[in-house]
Amino acid sequence: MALLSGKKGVIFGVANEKSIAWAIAQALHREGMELAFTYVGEALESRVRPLAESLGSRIILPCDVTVDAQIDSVFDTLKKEWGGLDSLVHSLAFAKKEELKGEFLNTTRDGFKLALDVSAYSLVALAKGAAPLMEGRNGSIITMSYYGSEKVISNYNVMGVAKAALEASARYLAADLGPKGIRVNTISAGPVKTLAAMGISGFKAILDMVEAKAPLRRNITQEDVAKTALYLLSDLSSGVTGELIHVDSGYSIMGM
Ligand code: IMJ
Repeated sequence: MALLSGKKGVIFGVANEKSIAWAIAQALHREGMELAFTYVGEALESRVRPLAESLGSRIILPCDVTVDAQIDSVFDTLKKEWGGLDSLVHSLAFAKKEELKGEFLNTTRDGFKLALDVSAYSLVALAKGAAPLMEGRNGSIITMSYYGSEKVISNYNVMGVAKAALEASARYLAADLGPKGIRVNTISAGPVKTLAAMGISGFKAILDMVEAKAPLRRNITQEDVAKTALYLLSDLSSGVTGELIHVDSGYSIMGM
């Protein structure tokens, strides 16, 4: 018996077939969930549309999360097409390339604003839009973070601050939405080679470090993350909200 048959979910953050969001989408589809996807810009539309269609999705919508009207339009469409929503996957982030190198000390006001807006506030805005559609259906929302929110990781810089804000936002949203039966949880994924890691200097060294030091002695895959997402978006995690789950081969438990 599939875990998610008859359920509806919307996925924010597929860029290509390597995306964590895409692995999550495939796992949800395998368990019977009907999916909608969003993208930003024409370049990404041409990548997302064929992937979405390969899972039988018909609802593929533009959504720049810095624009309230585009967020409203996504939830208006979902209400019209589905009448409700069970799951939301938030798997997106952005900081200017210049902010992801050198010292955090050099973070600009604009760079800080943009990173926090796209990477953290967007969860608040999307949860606000989704909540009315999730009422009475035990909705579940997940977001993706990284260990750079907890400890200093070279070059992660303003993204680390944005992820700290994202994790705290997920807890406050969990408190607000819990009385409506809506759960909000965060997955802190270990480093994975996706578009979000392209051009990050020293990325290979970070992967090598995880392989050498993490309890499981390997890097995680998108599928590892997708299986935890499946748990958090299904009834298997019915008593879990406001939680941060590390899918990182255990790397973050290690001291010396
Ligand atoms: C990103 C930067 C620096 C170090 C990093 C990362 N490490 C990892 C990432 C060690 C694992 C990837 N990550 C967890 C992210 O959250 C990436 C976010 C990101 C990536 C880019 C690259 C291209 C760009 N802007 C970006 N904004 C956010 O222009």
